[in-house]
Amino acid sequence: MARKVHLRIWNSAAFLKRTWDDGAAYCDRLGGELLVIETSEENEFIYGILKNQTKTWAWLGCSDRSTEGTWLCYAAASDLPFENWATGQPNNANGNDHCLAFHNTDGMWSDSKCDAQLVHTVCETTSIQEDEGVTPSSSATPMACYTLGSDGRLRV
Ligand SMILES: [Ca+2]
Ligand SMILES: [Ca+2]
Repeated sequence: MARKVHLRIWNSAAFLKRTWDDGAAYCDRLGGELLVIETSEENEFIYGILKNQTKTWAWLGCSDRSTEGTWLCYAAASDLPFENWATGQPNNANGNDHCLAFHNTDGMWSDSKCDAQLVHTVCETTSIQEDEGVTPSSSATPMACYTLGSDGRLRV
């Protein structure tokens, strides 16, 4: 099924880093959810945007908090549709890495502590809503809009 995505990235100052739960709440306020990447083409597209941001990590919308090693996505707990783990990841470090982080440096993924404070949160919304009460106000503007077709190809 085709999926329409309006991509918004929380690109914070150091004092506004977010935990995974903070990121999920932020996306919810925008009327969306943390981004879930479904194909390698979508991963490359997101990487193309994030690599120009701060060289750090960004939250995506999957976790294995409920059952270790079983990665579920969105609030609806959908199966992980695609994975792009970095070498040696996911490693569930200290038994405590349960949330999905995207490496802006190389487009690969790690499992990370859910209470880690990340600079970026990536949200997808299906519609544009006002970003009331959320700073920075520039985050109200989607950084990209695309449709991911059932064939996994992007139409930007
Ligand atoms: Ca884990
Ligand atoms: Ca890890």
